[in-house]
Amino acid sequence: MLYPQLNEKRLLISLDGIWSFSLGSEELDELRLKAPFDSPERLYVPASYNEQKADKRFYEHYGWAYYQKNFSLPEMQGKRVVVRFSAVAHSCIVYLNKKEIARHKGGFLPFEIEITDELICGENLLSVAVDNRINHSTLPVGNEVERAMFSSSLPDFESVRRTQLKNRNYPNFDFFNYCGINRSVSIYTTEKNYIKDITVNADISGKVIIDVESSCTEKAKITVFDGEKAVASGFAGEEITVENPILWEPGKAHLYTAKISLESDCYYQKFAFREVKTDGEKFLINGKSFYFKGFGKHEDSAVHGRGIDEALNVLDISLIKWLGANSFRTSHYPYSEEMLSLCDEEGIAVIAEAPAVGLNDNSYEKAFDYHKQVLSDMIKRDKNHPCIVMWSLANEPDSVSNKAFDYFMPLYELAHKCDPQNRPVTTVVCNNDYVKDKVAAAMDVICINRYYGWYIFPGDLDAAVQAMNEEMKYFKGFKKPLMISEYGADAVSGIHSAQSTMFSEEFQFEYYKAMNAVLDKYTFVVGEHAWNFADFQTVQGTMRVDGNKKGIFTRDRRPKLAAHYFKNRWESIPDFDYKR
Ligand code: BDP
Repeated sequence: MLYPQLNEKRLLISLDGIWSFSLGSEELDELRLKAPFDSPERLYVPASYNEQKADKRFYEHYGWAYYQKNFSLPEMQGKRVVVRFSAVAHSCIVYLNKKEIARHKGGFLPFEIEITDELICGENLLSVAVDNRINHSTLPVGNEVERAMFSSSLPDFESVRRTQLKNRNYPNFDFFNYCGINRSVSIYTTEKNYIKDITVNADISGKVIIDVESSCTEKAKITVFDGEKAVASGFAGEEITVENPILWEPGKAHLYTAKISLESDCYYQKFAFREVKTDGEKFLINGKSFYFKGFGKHEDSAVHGRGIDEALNVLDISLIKWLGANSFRTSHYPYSEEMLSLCDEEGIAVIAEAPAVGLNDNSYEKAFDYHKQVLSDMIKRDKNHPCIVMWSLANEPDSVSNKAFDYFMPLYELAHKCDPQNRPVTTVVCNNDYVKDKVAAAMDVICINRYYGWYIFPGDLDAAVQAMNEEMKYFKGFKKPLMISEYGADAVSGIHSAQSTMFSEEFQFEYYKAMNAVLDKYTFVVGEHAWNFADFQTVQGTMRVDGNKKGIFTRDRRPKLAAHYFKNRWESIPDFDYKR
């Protein structure tokens, strides 16, 4: 799906701003989609609704919530008008002028609806009902059985027995279930004949084929620009050659723009010449052996929750560069299109992850069809981004059971089939009994999350080093590239310890130093992604002190001791040929 664009043929109108809002219950109230709210709250879109009010009901909400926006448009004279939602978490129903126009499942990908025939002259009422409930069939996965277990594992006291528990979400994942209209809402226009989709396939010799899907039979004309200079031209579906192309690579971004024109439409599509593949134990970008230095991240910040914050994205990329890092994973869901475009421009390599976190035997059957859909939708949305160098099918599924292999292999094949650039595909796993894992080594790159010294052998770095060594010796046998996609320790900013005890900044620093010494010994280890870039919010519980504190930065992006350690380390590790 194309990102909305303002250009000489297309008009783009933002509906971002203050919307009317109303919290609902577990029952859908259609009336609130059909008539203006009696006494609306006012909330900002795009942003999660949870932290915009000093009111616990918003923070802890379970079930439906309703949004409304009034808008009028100028005379559109025969134009096609489309409303586009960049992300609404987790599922929603959209009404326009009291009539249902769409239903959408999934909180991290865009959807759009043509509304040409639904518009009225004067004020239009756009209403959205959003459901934040998660279960075995949603991605990310919410607990169901475990919820009953949660109640039954409570101590059998009279007071406990008499307590009525409210219904609430039980996420099977470690990040706060921020919901609402998390990304922008816009209206755009096209003529009746318009470009529907664009697929760019460019190789490093300078050859590019741009396929264009449109609503008409006219062949789209293509002009390729390098900055302002036209460097090649041709037609959709035909090979076009750019002489002596400047390649895109991490740290050295170079983008070209293809202007795609129909008589009645045009679209400016950025793309790059670069190649990604694996070869034996190597991960190659443009034929050179790449080493991933970076993080697992989250879209998470105060007030906005999981809502898009482009200023924060700019700062995060700047901090990534300050550290000498070159990459991150969009753990644990597809990030905003704006962030990916920024990474294209800034030369940051991205591992793009489907929103499949928390999968286990209970969810395998129920989530499979939706997982297929969301994976192909993600690749469809993001296929042209040069920054994406690998797809991740899921984070930490239960990958020991026999079901897991049968579940993931079709998804692995689907990802390859959907991707015109055929990038490597991985599934990020974390199995304590790693020899029983059925999925990791079946992927193009083995990605493992490991917490020796934290969850296993807490505080004992000598034991952690031995265990990590053992595991690396085992995975070396597969003769494939492996990266540590997560490793880390909580450090509460400002807690210091001369003995480097757990939760101190010193422990986090010592932990990484010890783990990296192990990783450095193995040439098949092609990268290290620390968990996490910054502290982030999670569900409340005895394991978390105002969220997860494994950040190298605090939630407001202040560096901890480990940030200085990584800066020193990563500035001396080249992006290419580190372990030649
Ligand atoms: C890993 C998960 C990640 C968690 C992390 C942790 O992939 O989402 O936040 O553990 O516990 O297993 O910090």
